[in-house]
Amino acid sequence: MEAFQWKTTRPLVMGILNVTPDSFSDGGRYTDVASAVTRARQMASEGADIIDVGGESTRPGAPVVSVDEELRRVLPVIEQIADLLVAVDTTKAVVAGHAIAAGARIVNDISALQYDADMVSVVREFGVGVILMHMQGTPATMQDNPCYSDVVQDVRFFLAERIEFAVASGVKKMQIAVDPGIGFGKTIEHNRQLLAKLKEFATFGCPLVVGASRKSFIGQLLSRPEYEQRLSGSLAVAAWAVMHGAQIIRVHDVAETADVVRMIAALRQIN
Ligand code: 9MG
Repeated sequence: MEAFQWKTTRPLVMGILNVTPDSFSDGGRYTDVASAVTRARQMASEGADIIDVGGESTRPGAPVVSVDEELRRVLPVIEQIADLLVAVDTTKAVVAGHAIAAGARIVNDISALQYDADMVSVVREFGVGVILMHMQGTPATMQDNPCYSDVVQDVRFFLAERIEFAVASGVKKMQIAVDPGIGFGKTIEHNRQLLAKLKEFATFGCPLVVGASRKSFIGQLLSRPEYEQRLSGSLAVAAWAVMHGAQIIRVHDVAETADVVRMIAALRQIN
C-alpha cells in the first residue's frame, strides 16, 4: 500500500479526543465509547480534518497507563470512526500497531520516536503519517525547571535530528510532520518565543503542527487562569500559527477554530 502523505494545500484542523478518565477539566475528554464516537463525529461535522485519539494523559503528573489499558481505551473508539482520518496519540509501538490495524493512519508521538525503540519500525512498515513533537523531560517532570540555551534553536536542532533519524530508519519524509511541543517542558516565555518565531519551524519541508489549545500559558498570558476562559486566547494563537506557517492546528474547539482557519484562507485569496 502507498505510504501516507500529508496533504496540506490548506491548513488542517486536528480535533482532540481524549479517552482518559483523569480528573482533569479537559474539554477533550470522553470516557465511554459511545460519547467518544459521538464527539468524534461532531468534530468531523464541525470541520475537523483529523481526529486525534489519546488514551494516556500527557499532563504533568498524570499516571502512566499500561499497554492493555491504553488499548482498551482507544481501540473500540478508533474501530468505530475508521472512516475518518484518525491519529493515535501514543508513545507505545504496540498501541500504535493495533490502532493502525483498527484504522488509524497517523501516529502522534509526543516523544518523537524516542520512548519506544520499535515505534519507528511501526511507522515505516505500516507507512503511516507521524508527528514528531519536541518535549524536554517527561510528562511527569517536564514543568519542574525547563531550561534552554536558546529555546528556538534548541527545538529546531532537536526536530532536525529526529527527522534525520526517521528518514535514516526508512520513514519517507512525506510521512513526517513536526511540532515544537507548546507546553511540553516550557515556561510561558519559552512558549511565547516559540510562537513568535514559528516561521523557523516551517523550513524543514515537513508540515508544522501547533497544539496550544486551552493550555495554561494562554490563561497566564491573559491573567485569566481558568480553563473555561481560554477559548479566545486559543483562537488568537490558532490564527497567529496559521499566518506564521502552521499547517495543522490541534484543538479542542473545532467549530470555532475551523471558522478562524477558513476566514484566514479566504482573506489570503484577496490580492
Ligand atoms: C498529545 N498532545 C498534547 N499536546 C500536544 C501538542 O501540542 N502537540 C501534539 N502533537 N500532541 C499533543
